[in-house]
Amino acid sequence: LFNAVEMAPRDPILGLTEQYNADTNPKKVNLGVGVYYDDNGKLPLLECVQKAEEKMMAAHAARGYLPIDGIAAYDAAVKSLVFGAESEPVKSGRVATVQCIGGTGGLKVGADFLKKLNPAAKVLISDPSWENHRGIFTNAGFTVETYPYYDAEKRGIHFDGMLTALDRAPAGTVVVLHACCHNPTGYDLTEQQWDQVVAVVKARKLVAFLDMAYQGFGQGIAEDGMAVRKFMASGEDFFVSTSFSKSLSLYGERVGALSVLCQDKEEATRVLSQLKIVIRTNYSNPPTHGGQIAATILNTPELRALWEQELGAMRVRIKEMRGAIVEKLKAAGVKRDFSFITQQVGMFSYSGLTKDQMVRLRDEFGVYGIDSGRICVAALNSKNIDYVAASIAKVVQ
Ligand code: PLP
Ligand code: TYF
Repeated sequence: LFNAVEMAPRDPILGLTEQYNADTNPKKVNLGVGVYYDDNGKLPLLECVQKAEEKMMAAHAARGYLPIDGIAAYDAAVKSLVFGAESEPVKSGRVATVQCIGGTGGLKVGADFLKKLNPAAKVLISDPSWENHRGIFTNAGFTVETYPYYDAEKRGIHFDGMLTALDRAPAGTVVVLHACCHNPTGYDLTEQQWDQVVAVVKARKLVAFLDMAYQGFGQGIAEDGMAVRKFMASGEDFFVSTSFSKSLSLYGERVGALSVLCQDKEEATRVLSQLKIVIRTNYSNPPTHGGQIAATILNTPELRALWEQELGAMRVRIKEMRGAIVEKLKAAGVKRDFSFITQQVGMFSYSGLTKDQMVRLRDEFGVYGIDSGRICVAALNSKNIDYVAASIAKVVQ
């Protein structure tokens, strides 16, 4: 039966962690995978999460099946977070939200629904993007192409190219957009650029699918919702996938959601019924624990305030590391100007280092980043940053 089964390639990012784990270099640093570590290099268990779990433990709740679309209080909290509790679409009930298995699950449920809705549509993702965007939409049956995004020479966004590609896309094309903290480049659109993107999506009748995997890691929870608010104001229907993997440091609990903004409440009810079929025929219904943690935090004012404080601290620490690595590279005698790292936002930096330099960093120094030059700034800390800067200094000279 399995004679002809070919060996599939490893995930380029998760595969790197396997290689890192096997490395015996005591100085090794993993700047590969997009995970936030604290200043001690530890994966944090947020205090708001611990407190929510204490409450949950005290309640000794039974573990029945959840509804197909998940915990109602969770879905309501996601709607408020993403669109605003007082926003017209939320108040009028025209957003369909389903709890999903991580942000990946939100993308997958949305992709499967879109494929049924518009099987001939193409999907456009940014060049470059999180590689799994291509995988998810391809496996849902779509042809996936790219729109220009990163301009290596300019160290920024190839905005004209992006806009031209969107302007040329046929009506119905699904455009996957990083709502904030672009992975992998760290470059986000400006407010004026978002206005232009929203206008072209509307004019060309494209379907926007916003991937919101890092809300709160850019400028703040509300600030990072700018793209969503702009699409809301356009009056168009659109999709948003949400992930709490990073913002609640709940990677393994797989806490995410899909929200679909519709024209009215009745339409949202029909869309919800279709999303539920996608879920039911894939995995029936979501798990309880992570969704309950998120719902408890988001719906309990003290815990919500604590979360905002803890998320703010993560955001500030990443920003500090951006400034620090630029300074340390300078201090290590590096002539090249790396100050662009402080203009990037979120967990990642496209460092501009070449594949050869990334390979040398890994092989000679045990500093693991992606061959594309992407490093996870959220994995730098006061203990490893000197070593990382010294290692980079050696490979760029
Ligand atoms: N979208 C982007 C851009 C990501 O970087 C990630 C990271 O893992 C995801 C989606 C998936 O999130 P999750 O781990 O919650 O599935
Ligand atoms: O880009 C990253 O590093 C994160 C984590 O298949 C990740 O988004 C990477 C690869 C993958 C799933 C998650």
